[in-house]
Amino acid sequence: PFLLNVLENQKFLNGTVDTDFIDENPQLFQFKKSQNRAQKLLNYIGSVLVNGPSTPLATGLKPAEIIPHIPDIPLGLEPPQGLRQVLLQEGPAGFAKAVRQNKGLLLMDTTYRDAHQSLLATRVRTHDLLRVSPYVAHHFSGLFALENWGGATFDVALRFLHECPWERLEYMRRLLPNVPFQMLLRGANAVGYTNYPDNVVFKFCELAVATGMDIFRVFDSLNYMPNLIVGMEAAGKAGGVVEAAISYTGDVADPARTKYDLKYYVSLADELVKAGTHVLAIKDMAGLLKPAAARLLVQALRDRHPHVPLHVHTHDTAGAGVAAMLAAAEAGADVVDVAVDSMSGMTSQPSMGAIVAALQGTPLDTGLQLPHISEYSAYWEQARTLYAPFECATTMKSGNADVYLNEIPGGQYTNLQFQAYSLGLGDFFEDVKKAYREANLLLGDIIKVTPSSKVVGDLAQFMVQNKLTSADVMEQAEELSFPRSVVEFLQGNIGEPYGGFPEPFRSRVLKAMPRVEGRPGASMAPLDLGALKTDLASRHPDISDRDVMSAALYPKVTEDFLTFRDKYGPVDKLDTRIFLTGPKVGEEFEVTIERGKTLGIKTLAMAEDLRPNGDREVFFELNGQLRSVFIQDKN
Ligand code: 3PY
Ligand code: ZN
Repeated sequence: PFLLNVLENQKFLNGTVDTDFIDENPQLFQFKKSQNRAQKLLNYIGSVLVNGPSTPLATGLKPAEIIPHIPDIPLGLEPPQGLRQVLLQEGPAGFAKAVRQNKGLLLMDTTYRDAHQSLLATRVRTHDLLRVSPYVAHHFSGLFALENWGGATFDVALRFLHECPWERLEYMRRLLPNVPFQMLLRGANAVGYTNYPDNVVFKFCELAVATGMDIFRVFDSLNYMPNLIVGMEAAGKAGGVVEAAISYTGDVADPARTKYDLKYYVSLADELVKAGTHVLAIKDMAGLLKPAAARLLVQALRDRHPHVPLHVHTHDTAGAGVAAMLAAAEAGADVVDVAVDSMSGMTSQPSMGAIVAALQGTPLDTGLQLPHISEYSAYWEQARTLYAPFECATTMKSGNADVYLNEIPGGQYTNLQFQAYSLGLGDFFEDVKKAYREANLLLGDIIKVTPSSKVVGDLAQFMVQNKLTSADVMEQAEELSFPRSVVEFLQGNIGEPYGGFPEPFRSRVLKAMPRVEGRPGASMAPLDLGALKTDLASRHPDISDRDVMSAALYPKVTEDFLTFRDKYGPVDKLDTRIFLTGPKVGEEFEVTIERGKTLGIKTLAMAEDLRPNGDREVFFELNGQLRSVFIQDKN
């Protein structure tokens, strides 16, 4: 089915070429874009059938055999206008004003991002997000925003789901014209795990806005102001709403916790407001903000910055999330984060239904309707079962207040538990949690969120695996070969922690190694995006600026993704069970690859015998016609 360019070259066809012709015209042998997406998908399905899942499954559980029921939307009606229209008409400052003037409590729904990042290893696919999006547009037009992009979703989409995060954003935008979108931007780390050159962060935000993003929650994993400023400027210059975040740790209500006290957060907030943030966020990534602390902190910020909308984010790891968000709302927060009921709780956000019900009929009434929440929740209850192989509930059965001791962020908490589970080491998770606390203290009691949380987590695992106490680590600091993330943190690669680097630990570990002074991005040369595009285009057809940006952030992951896409086509259009574990032999299913273009596929059989070259033939019916593909059997 491939068409070579030679077949369209008149000079070549006429035979009026000499032997140098081919050497001088390498484009002749570049494949033209093959339109045969169906064949590519058959190749994908065949390869899953022959060789097993193409994306690693975290547990032995299987995706459920259901197609989630999509709740009805009103026929023939446009979705109601929402705050997005205010943003489009009035700009970020007018939007912020409207949020401040709103009477009830506004909610941000994190179901599309943080909830599944925390509960399902970020594996929720575009396909399942899009199906319920029209319902959200119709019945949740009163949301402050839908958090639907950024954080870990970007690299997981490319790395494990083989789908383009930019396309996800673009498609969600088409279906949700009225609800503002919010993303999580890791400041100078963009959506990565390390600092990037400034031009990458600026261009990233520009493309995000052009693709449909509205609000950027910008944080830095050390609350390092110079890094925060880069993210804020990039988001603001792109035309986005800037929501700078204070990453919260410790306990402001506990006088014994003196490093991160109320004064620390208030002065950080002052700086963020001075730097021009449109909205101010308290980002409680580990769920440490107890109700009393929420009241204190929100009250203090409310008093100092009466015009700035306050937005509070938490995780329900201990089980106190609803109480904390209600306390924050009563103290004057404008917006709090929730996840729809069936995607809430534990390391995710607190339950939307619980908070909506708690405030019904009070001055803070959210205006959302419980029957709609319940239909939306029912969709996710079913959709969630498709992701059984990634389900954190395999290992986590309840909330756990030990998070107040170890301070592990929500997403990382489930990750570490998974790792312990897959290693099959009984007490490993308990040991890692204890070591995490020790590791944090060794590193100077730092703010812990991506990527600084990885530094602490890596050190904790290193201590458990090597059976080292913190006294051992301190004593042997000069000899131990520490995880790379730990060394790089101490070198200053992700910025400077509040209160400075831990000494003498740092000097002992680094010895004569180089150190970065000040903001890491300031000493990085701009990335040549044009050259990167040329390079990518030499290997892949149809390279867009978005692909270039993906490659700037994740070179290897993006190269693999592009190769995969060239080979297997739009696998994001497959139903989730088919994508993850393949169809059963004899099963019939449909794939809509674009509007009005639906393929009917039936898996007929797999050849018993291998061909001499090791290929196995897999037979399908595609729209009633017999097709087969040859798959290299790797077993
Ligand atoms: C992320 O950076 O992905 C986070 O969710 C941090 O809380
Ligand atoms: Zn979070």
